[in-house]
Amino acid sequence: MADQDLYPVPPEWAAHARVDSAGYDQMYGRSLADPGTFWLDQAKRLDWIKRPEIAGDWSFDKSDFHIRWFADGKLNVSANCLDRHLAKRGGETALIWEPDEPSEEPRRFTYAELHAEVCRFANVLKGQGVVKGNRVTIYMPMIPEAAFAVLACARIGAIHSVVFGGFSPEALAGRIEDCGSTIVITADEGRRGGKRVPLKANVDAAAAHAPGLTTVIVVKATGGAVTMQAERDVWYHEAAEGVATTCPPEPMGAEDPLFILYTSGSTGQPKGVLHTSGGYLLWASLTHELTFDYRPGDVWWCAADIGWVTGHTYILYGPLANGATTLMFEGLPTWPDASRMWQIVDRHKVTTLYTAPTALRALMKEGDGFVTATDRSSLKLLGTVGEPINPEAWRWYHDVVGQGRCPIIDTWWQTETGGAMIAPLPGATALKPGSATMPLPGIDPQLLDPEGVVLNGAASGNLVIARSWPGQMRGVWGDSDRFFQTYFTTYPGKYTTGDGARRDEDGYYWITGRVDDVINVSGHRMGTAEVESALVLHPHVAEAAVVGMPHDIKGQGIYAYVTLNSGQDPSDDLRKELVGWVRKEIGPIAAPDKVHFAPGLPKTRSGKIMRRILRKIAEGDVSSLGDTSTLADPAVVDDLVANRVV
Ligand code: 6R9
Repeated sequence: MADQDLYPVPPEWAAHARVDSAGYDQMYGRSLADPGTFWLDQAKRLDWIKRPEIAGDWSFDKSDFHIRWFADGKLNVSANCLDRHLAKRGGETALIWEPDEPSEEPRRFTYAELHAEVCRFANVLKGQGVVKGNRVTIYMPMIPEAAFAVLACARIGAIHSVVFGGFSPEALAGRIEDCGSTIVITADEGRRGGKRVPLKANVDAAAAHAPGLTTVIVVKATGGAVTMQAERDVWYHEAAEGVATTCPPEPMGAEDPLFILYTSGSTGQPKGVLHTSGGYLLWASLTHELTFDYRPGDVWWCAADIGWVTGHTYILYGPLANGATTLMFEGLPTWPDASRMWQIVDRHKVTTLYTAPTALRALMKEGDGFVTATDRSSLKLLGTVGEPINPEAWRWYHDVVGQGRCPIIDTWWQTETGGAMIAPLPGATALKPGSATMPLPGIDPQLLDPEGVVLNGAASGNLVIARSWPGQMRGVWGDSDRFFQTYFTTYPGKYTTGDGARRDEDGYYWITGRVDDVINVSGHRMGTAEVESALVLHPHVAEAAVVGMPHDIKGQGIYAYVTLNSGQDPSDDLRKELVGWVRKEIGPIAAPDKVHFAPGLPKTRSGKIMRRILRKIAEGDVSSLGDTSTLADPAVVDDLVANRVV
């Protein structure tokens, strides 16, 4: 690694950060050498109703598979995020809400106010018959009520399942049905970039495929017209009228479920990733404090959507558990123009910004002027998440956005991991653009070759985690077997991440991307299987194969090979129709960028589609297609190459 690619820890960070280089070494060493003591000590950062005496209790082996953390402890997650701050900082700002429309006033909630709003929402849910263990689906825009709803569930022990507001009615219905929730919380409409999203109408459409749905709570956000169905639909503001603003937090076991979040895998439909209460909150809180060197007085902005795990952990649970001021933004980084994010930074004096490489690339493309026209002197730290960050975007973030002052914290993690896993600590870790750097305390990453042999020193391989950590997911909702099958069978005894990585001679990790059939579009996970299933639902489609392709802004785009039923002719209209079809079935993020009408797909003699070849063609890398002699019909490949969609 060339020297100019190393950004040493700035002296003021080394001197003043919570953890310096020696501190990291010591903490990391202790976490692996004596995990029991280390984690029980860390558990003190939470308020327990009953303090745990056991830390991790787990086995990744088939015969005795189980994962439990702090299992004898009792706590309430919302009380940790709200009540315990009241005495000390009840009057300080907990939540700042920045509206889509920049001319509108932001809304601010102190800890005392947020506590009251959450309690009120919790009482409304109780009034609708929601009790501990029930699943509540939340399909909301980025408005404060979304935060109230999430924390209200945590308060009464209901399990929330937040569904991204950009998902279609079909996708929403599948998620409602899968977790058996009878109640959906939504809003009349959402707003993003000046456009309206018909959330309530989408819930109405979803209800047709979700027979178990009996109650819809509707928050009035825009005042747009909606049809209310008398027996089923309830206006939140009506139900909340006169409702008490105190509500006792439900005592929860540390291993009681906190939430389900659906995410894409390499096979089948999205799976409901289950997180529990104690370990998850501990991990959210610890990683937020360590990786971003959180200090009282910071204004923290995680620019994710609460429909993704990043929004769960780093808009809500982590920062609120730490008593931080967290900013929630309703809109888009590029609207009304590409200076919006930096204007928000200035308006609220944001100290720490956490966003995704795809947003940075989109903004970088618009030129530096949108950035340099703003002040940004409040910023002290910048973070990124969601996909590998290309060094060019990293440097732009560092040099232009951060004026060379702010360390870049590239955090590698997954829905399944609950919080950041591999990331620099600003006072401890010299940075290399494009590397997520080093494992956080308690995290034991390994690189394996395809046979499962552990690779030492500088190497590239499959990234696995060799021991459990508190924030680890605990199961796939409704399918206990799928959890073990998906994550613990490829390399027995280890958690398989599905990512590939390289470790350099300094021990730095460089995530190279997914090694499975998951593609990462603008930091959002899409299973190729999901897009394929949506395509083949179309009456003219016989078969489909979907792969990722490089995309300047999105990181990866979606390239779909489609074989039509005989008698159907390819046309541009049909191509448009298929793209629209996938948007409708799953949502806009799943819309293919390219549709390649293919008379045949390359298959092995046993009928397996050779995705390796399809990937190469989509990437335009046709000179090295490898061995095609095992194909049932090698001529198919020539036809695909000749008709590649560019
Ligand atoms: C938090 C989140 C997880 C997948 C993960 C990996 C990719 C996330 C990354 C990164 C390189 C980073 N990923 N952060 N790759 N560097 N800093 O994104 O969760 O939506 O479940 O996606 O995203 O491929 O496996 P999730």
